[in-house]
Amino acid sequence: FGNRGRVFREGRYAMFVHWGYYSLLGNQWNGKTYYGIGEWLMNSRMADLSVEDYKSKVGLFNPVSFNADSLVALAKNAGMKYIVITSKHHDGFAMFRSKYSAFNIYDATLFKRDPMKEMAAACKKAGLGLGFYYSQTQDWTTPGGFHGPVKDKNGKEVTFDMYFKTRCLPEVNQLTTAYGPIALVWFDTPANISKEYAAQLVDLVHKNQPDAFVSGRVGHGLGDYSTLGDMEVPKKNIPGLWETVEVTNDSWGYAWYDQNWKTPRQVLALLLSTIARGGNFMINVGPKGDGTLPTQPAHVLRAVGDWVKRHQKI
Ligand code: JFZ
Repeated sequence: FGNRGRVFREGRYAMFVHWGYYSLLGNQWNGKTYYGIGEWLMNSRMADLSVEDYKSKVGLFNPVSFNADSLVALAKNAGMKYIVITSKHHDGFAMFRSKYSAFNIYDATLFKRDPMKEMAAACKKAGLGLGFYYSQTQDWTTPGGFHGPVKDKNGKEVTFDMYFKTRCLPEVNQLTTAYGPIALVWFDTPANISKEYAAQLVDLVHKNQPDAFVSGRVGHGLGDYSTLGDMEVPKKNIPGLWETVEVTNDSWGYAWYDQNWKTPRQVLALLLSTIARGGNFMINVGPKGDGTLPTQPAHVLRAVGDWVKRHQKI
């Protein structure tokens, strides 16, 4: 491997952060609550919002209390070695100052900050690795994205190829050139993306960031490691490089009612069984619409961290 994937290979324990405009909504739309994973709120299985409807409240998203240093400090105190945060989820909203879509946190809100820049600076300062989650196929608000509009605002048909060339690839290029050294890019839900597109993403990340890993969900077995089914802790040892992704409660993105927090003891058991079977363990937190984290998961992760840090010294 050389240095490629060193953060992943040596880190083993990570924080996953699902944070976006959906975090402001918290699984509620016009007073009605929808139950499911928060980042899927606009989907037809949940509130079933049109692109126009969904975008209509984005101006209210202004997470002024977001503090990258405190999120990174929590991960560090939890004994974690890297953080993977959503730079763009399936809703197509960019949590960075995208040069390729105005539907981003800098240009579409009053916030006027780039949280991915702040995360990069905070991780560098703390000595933690940073990875970007990027939804490469599903983009529900960008014409041409999977399950997105099939026509642009002028009524012209847009293909996945156009979406891929004008949005996906340029944004992945931006994320892997303008934010310093990145530990990995976490692509997701490959669906039936063709091998040629998946290979372009892998090549781009490796060209711009020779030390970065690409997640298995880029598709076609082209990733540097595999991710088991969500929230799956295996019953036996598995060879190769793999990870389990888990949640501190039930939803990835913030859902106002979701108080089903795992106890420190439960999280520690999941961590230890995953690590013991040869995998990496990445557990999610979902900051709220104001940018702060609910207090319970912070408490849980710190409690687990007390144990982890004691035993890391051995
Ligand atoms: C995906 C996303 O759709 C979801 O919103 C979240 O980001 C999660 C981490 O990843 O959901 C999946 C993807 C793959 C499986 C399950 C849920 N799987 O392979 O079992």
